[in-house]
Amino acid sequence: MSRLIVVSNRVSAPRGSHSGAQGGLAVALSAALQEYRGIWFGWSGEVTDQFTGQISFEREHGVTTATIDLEPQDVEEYYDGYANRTLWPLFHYRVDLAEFERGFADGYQRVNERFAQTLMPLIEPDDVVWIQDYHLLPLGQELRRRGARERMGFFLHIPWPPRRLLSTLPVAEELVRTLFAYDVIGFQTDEWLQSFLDYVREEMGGHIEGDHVVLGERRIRVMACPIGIDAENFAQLARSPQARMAYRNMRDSAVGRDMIIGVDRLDYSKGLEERFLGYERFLKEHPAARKEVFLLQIAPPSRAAVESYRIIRASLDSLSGRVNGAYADLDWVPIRYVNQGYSRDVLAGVYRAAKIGLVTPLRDGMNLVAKEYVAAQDPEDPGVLILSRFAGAASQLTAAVLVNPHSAEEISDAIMTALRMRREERIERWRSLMDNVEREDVVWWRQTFVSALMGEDQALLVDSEP
Ligand code: ADQ
Repeated sequence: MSRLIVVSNRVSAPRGSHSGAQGGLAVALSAALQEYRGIWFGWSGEVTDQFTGQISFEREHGVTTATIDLEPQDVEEYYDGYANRTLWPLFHYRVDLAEFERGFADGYQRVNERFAQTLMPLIEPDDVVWIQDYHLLPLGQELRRRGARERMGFFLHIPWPPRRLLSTLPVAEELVRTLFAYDVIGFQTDEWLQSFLDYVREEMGGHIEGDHVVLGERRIRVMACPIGIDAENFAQLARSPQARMAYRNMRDSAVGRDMIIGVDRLDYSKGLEERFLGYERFLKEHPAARKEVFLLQIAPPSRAAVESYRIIRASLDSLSGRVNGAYADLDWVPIRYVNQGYSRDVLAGVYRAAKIGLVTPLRDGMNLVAKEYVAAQDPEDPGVLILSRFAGAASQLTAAVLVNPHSAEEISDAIMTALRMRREERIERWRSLMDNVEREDVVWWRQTFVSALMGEDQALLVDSEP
């Protein structure tokens, strides 16, 4: 079997350690890496005065990690800059927040070159290289320039924006062209894949041949391959002693009221303001149902160096304060708003205690919280998932109560529908959701992608060798 080299911006501690801020990607990859020989390469998260290219190796929980430190200017231009102030907002349809600075683009290119230069000596013939996400779009091309001939795949965890939006990015075409260094490119949903194809066809003159796309000399495989969670493990976690304790604590503190749960990184793409406004609308429209519920929103801050994240944080502080000020009573607070991370077992217990999972991103590549909420439910008495139509997960989780997150009315109506939903319907919907969460889990995701990358699902890569 070929060795698998996974590359991502950050390398997180493998599963077993509980970092509250651990993102969806980290959770999914640490599960995937435990089964493959090979290494996980990326930035350590540490900053040194000057870039040295020195690699630190560690082996823990069956995963070998190889990390490098970056220098302050790298972090500023590549990570806080191009990745999180240019690409992230633009790919989440927020051109209004995207900052186009040449310095960011230069730093992004420099760090991708640094990744390539340090990773190159670690790659052995027959290895398969799998690069993750928007931080590293041009890495494949940089590795090819340095002579890498191995199979290389790229998976994008976030949405791919519509063609006309992407066109607002200076040198968009050059960036997209770099993707043709890969053998396989994966997207979370068919919608993002179609947007990519649309760009390549309309702006670059490429053409589609079945599940391949051809541009000049290059013919590469493209696929929609939605990421999942470690469903079985998460369902077990929800029954662990820590989860049970969290469940009991939540139930006790709810004193008979139904809990609505939201769990998100504090990010403007997650639709948190819209969620609070939708919930406020519910409180206003349904005075009789008011004290039957409360909303627990868990949102640990992220990317605090970026101004738009400070703004959204302040806005949520004021919005939650306003709603609580207007509606709270001596024995009831409508929104419990918590800015910290929790371990996965506690989170699983909290999900299980919630009558409603409220997941309302304005755009989301996938959204793993929706899947975790489903996996944590009690099969005999499951809660109801309310899910944004604009989360990638909505293409699979069609038995959720789907909403337009921009509409406070729809969110309010959906909360009422969920609260009043009879047990038989809750069970029926949950079974359908759980069926998908279990079937298309994280193991399925990586097997689907990796077997396409290794050419095992068809003899596909013969004519796309560089
Ligand atoms: P994220 O934007 O980070 O991931 P998401 O998919 O929801 O979003 O994953 C969040 C993960 O962090 C979940 O596993 C969740 O449990 C965990 N988490 C969030 N808040 C937490 C808290 N307070 N305490 C503990 N854990 C917390 C990106 C894309 C998504 C895509 C994933 C994976 O933006 O669309 O689903 O990658 O591809």
